[in-house]
Amino acid sequence: MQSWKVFITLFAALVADVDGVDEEKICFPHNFLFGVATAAYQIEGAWNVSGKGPSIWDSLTHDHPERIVDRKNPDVAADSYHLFKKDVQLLVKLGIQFYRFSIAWSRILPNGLANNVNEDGIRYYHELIDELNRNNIQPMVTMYHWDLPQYLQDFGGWTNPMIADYFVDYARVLFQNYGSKVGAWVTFNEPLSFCQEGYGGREAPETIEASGFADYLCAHNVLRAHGMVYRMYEREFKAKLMTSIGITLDFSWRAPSSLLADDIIAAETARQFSIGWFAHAIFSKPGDYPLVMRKRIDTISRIQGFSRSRLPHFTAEEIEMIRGSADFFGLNHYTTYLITKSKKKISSKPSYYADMGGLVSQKSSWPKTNSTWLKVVPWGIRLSLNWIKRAYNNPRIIITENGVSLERGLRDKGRTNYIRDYLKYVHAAITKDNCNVYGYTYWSLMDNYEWLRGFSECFGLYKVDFDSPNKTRTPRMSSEYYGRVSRTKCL
Ligand code: PNW
Repeated sequence: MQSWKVFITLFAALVADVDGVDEEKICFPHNFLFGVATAAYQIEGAWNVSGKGPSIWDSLTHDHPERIVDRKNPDVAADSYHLFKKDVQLLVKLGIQFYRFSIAWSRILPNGLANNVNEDGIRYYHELIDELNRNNIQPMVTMYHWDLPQYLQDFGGWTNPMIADYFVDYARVLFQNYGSKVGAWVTFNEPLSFCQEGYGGREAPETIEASGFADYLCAHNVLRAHGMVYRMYEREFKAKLMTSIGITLDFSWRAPSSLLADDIIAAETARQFSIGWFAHAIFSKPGDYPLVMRKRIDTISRIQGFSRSRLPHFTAEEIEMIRGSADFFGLNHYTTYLITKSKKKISSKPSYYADMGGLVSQKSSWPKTNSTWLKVVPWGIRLSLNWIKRAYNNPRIIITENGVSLERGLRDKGRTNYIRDYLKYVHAAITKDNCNVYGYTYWSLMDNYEWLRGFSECFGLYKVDFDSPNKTRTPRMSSEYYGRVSRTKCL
């Protein structure tokens, strides 16, 4: 059978067969882990206390409030820098097994470079990690969740090849200080998002807008940096520390918009250009970029009159270094997109989307949320997990984010249903498809600063009153539901 026919058969089967199991009790394995996630910039506040240096997000929100939907900045945010002990109690109340949070690079190293370590930053994360461990909640720590020290952006940010070395220096400081008490590290959160939005577009502070160029340079250096951190860990720490290192990649499912072979192929190409762009180098057998990216970008670059491809090349040593450089696959999944083969002629202007060759849309009938990009499509998570299983030989996967922006109020039926419906499909992926998924993380513990959308969107299990002096946290109905799931492991 042709591969696209196999795909259709599989696709229909995976989407259909979860409905109808409503009546049975759905339980996850006893050792399945439930957690919640946050990120430093979105909750900490304390943007300039005790030696913290400015990040690119501090600069953007201060210098260009007009680019933020509600014109607000998170200088104080949920004030987790001061209220972290209360937050750990929220985690205890939820009964979850782990907490995924991120470290602000410029709180540890004010200008990003390791010659100047900020003692207050070191102290703060020690106290947070100790508080978690005292309460039996495993810390899962993201090294980079988008808040680049401004100083490093001033000379190229992620397009500067030297940044990989600076990132290794930063990671070394983290391992030296926290290595013995952190069980899992995530090097990067969603490089697809920050490379594409920051270097290919203007939806992030870098605002480089060199799509089809700077986004590829960013990704290239992120992959090098990730691999270099993993190898540095092996050389310098592995003998003395018991920890695991992975990366978090965002993968919205890409479904073909029709059953035409053209659209089915375009959707697969779109997957290779999104998840494959990062995962292929780390998780596939041969390593390096996906073949279809190499071919399309090389060809289009030539047509555009470039003497070399806009997609950089790894050296043979780099391919080896990056290949296999992760102990787990962190997956962020929220929604699904439709892909239609683009009929547009190639122009002379470099563009990631033209290289990819697909038009992206969503079905208008899919339930809306308070985020324009996020439609509720629960079956997409099962297809994504199955795709990763097949492409990368069934790696250990932990879902590092899944969540929804909906009700601001406390009786959040919509959010509760979203969690239950997505978890049903995760459960099917594990029990029926043998996907190797060992944990799930809800985004987010509490309402927070949603980047360019400011405080206008709420993802939290806890509502935060940002106008109150003590940033009051109040549990939503969904927190009771999720707490029960994480304690009983049953939906
Ligand atoms: C994540 N998509 O980004 C981030 O890791 C979080 O910091 C953020 O708060 C959260 O999602 C909610 O927005 C994403 O287009 C951005 O599918 C875009 C997508 C997914 C995740």
